[in-house]
Parts: sequence; C-alpha cells; structure tokens
Amino acid sequence: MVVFISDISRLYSDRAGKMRKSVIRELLKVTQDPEIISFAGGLPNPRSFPIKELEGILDYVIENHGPVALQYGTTQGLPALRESIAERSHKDGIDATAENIVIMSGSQQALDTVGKIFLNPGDTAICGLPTYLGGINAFRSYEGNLQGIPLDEDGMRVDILEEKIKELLKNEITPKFIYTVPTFQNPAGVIMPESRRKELINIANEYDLVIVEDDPYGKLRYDSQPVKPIKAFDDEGRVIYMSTFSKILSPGFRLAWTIASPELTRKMIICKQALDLCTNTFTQFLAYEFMRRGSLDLHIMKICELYKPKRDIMMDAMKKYFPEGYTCYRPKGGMFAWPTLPEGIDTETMFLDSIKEKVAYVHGKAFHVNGGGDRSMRLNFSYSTNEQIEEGMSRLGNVIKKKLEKEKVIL
Ligand code: PMP
Ligand code: G9A
Repeated sequence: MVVFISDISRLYSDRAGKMRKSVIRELLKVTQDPEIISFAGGLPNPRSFPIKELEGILDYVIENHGPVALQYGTTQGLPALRESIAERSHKDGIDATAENIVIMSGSQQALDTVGKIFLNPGDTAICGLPTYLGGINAFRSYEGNLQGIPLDEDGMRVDILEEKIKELLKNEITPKFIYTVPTFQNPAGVIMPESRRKELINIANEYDLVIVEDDPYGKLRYDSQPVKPIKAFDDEGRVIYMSTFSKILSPGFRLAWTIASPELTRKMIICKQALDLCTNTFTQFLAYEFMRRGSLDLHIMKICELYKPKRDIMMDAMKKYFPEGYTCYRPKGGMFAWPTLPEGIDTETMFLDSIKEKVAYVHGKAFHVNGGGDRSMRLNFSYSTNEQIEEGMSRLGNVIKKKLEKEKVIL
C-alpha cells in the first residue's frame, strides 16, 4: 500500500481524536484462542440460536416477501414489526403504538443516536457507577462529560442522584439525560425495584430531565418477579426506552428498537437517516415472522432454561474456588456476575496473569467513568459451556489466590 500522508491524525476532528477503543471489543480478539475460557464478552450462547426454525422462516420470507425484504426499507422500520413490538410492550405496561417505535441497527446505534442528538462537546450526562461500557464510549465520542452515580443492590442510588443534580444545577450545569440499565444491569447484574423506578421518574419530572432506559436483559429472568420498565411510569414523554433482539434472538441480526415520544421519535429518525438510511430489512422480516408465529416467548423461556443453571454453576464455583474476602451479588437474571475482590488487588493488572492461565474477564475499571472498580471484574456466564464455567472459575480462583500471595494481602 502506498502512503502519501505522513501523519493523518493531524487532520482528525477533535471528536475523532478523543475516541477510545472498547476494552470488550478488543478482548474479543484475544479470546478467539480456543484454549481461553472467556467470561469477557457479553455474548449469548450460540446454542440458544433457533437455527432450525430460522431455516424454515428464511425460505418463507424469500418466497413470500423476497422483493420487499431484499429492498431498502423506511428509516423508521418495518411497520408490521413495529406493531408487533408495540403489542408486546403493552404487556409490560408501556403505552406505545408503532408510531413511537424506531427499529435500530442494534441498541448500540440507539445509544449513539442519543449522544448525537443531546450532547454538545462538554455537555453533562449522568450514568451508573458502574455502567455499560458501550454507553460510555458512545456518549464520550460526542465529547460528553459523564457523571457517575454509585449503585447498590437495587440499582442506581437515587438519593445520591438527586444530590448530584442539585449540585450540577447550582453550578448552572443542566444534565442532558440520565442513562440507566435498570434491569439485570450490565455489568453489576442488579435490578431496580418498582419503588425506586418511581422515585427515579419523579426526580426526572421534578428537574425536567430525560431518562435513557436501556433494557436488553429484562426478559432474561431466572428467579425474580417481573418489574415494569421505567417507561411504564412515564406520563410526560421523557423516557427514551430501548431494547434489542440481540439477547433474545440473535445479535448477528443487528436489530433493536426505541420507544419514545413523537417529537423524540422524529428526531431519532432524522438522525438515523444520516447514519445508515434504514436498518437491515431482511432481518426485520425474519424477526417479524418469528414473532408472528408466536415463537418468541417460547424461545425466551428456552434461553432462560439454558442460562439459569449457568448462573448457578458460576455462583457455586465462585464459592468453591475464590479465596475468602470477595463479595458478589447473586444476579437474578441477565448474563453477568460482578465480584469484588479483597483490598490490594487490581483486576486490570491481574488480567495478564489470567490470560496466561487461559481464562478471561473484563476488569472493573472499564465500566467506571469517575475512577474506581479496581477490585471488580465482570464475568459473563451465558456464553461458556457448563464444564467451561466450572473449569474457568477454578483457573480464575488460582489466579486470584496467587495474586493475593504476591501482593501479600492479609485476609
Ligand atoms: N446496551 C447494553 C446494556 C448492552 O449490554 C448491550 C450489548 N451487550 C448493548 C446495549 C448493545 O446491544 P446491541 O447488540 O443491541 O447493539
Ligand atoms: O460484543 C459486544 O461488544 C457486545 C457485548 C457487550 C458487552 O460485553 O457488554
């Protein structure tokens, strides 16, 4: 390849200069090594993909909808798919029609769209401590300034949130939105109870703020009662809700949706026109047909049956193999456990030891916007086989024990 420009980076925008690699995406390359047991990526288990049923649906869509399914679609997305999603959302207490829905190329695109619509360089948005790394990266790529609010076992601490909002307003800073993953949070696994959801929406109403509710895991429930989305308590059109087919059907489809007020929906459609014109029409047809046949709920049940024992094996193995002194919330759904190790351990530096032992995780700092998370690690339990989980946790336990000895940590 011929290179004419010596330092192309001098031509970059300020925005591009500030873009950061995603630790998770980079780790996916390392963990391609089949000998590594990876608890790093938030990947669904490939056994959960309904390959046989999709074979039939594929033929059906080609035969019956080929000319439309292979064509460009509208930016807002396939009307029939939006209608099906609106119908499902009613069951969760969300009052939406197909008009409030935009089909996105993954919720990652929805997060990017939110950043693009709301954030000028230096604008403030609020998120959890910890929070989803892809959200951090999307908002930072618009040069957003993120303020983190600690979580407890019931999700974002709304008392601290309110204090933070007051402090910001006192300094004449209006936070543009509050980003939250209230159900089986990525990475901490916690679920916000209904009472706190109501407190959160009350705060947003009182201070006139937007909430971005990111809900990929709400249906992956193993032993908790269903809790309505925050959007279900939104009477003022201030919640942008997003969910995805990635964890309940296939991430390769790149299909997600937003539910928002008519004004915000219009804005997101205009934003998306410049991003990719429209979401993949073909996979929209496949997902719609899967839902039309009534297969989605049954399929979600099967996924939960597959993942619940994996959660149990991971939590039991943690008890068995991790040294004393760690703490870990037992996730009632979703795909992640989030142990915090004894004082004196840095999970970022321990990662190299762990890769030598052929086991991977994501270090806690990656999910923190204001520092912290040094002693935590995110462990995904959906992707690996049950045997790999047992073996990987045993390897990880040894890595931690050795690290404790090396650092001379007294428990
Ligand atoms: N938000 C959260 C909280 C996630 O965990 C993920 C995926 N891991 C996404 C958004 C992006 O999902 P999608 O595949 O729909 O882009
Ligand atoms: O592969 C990805 O980047 C999606 C998964 C996100 C995660 O690990 O949280």
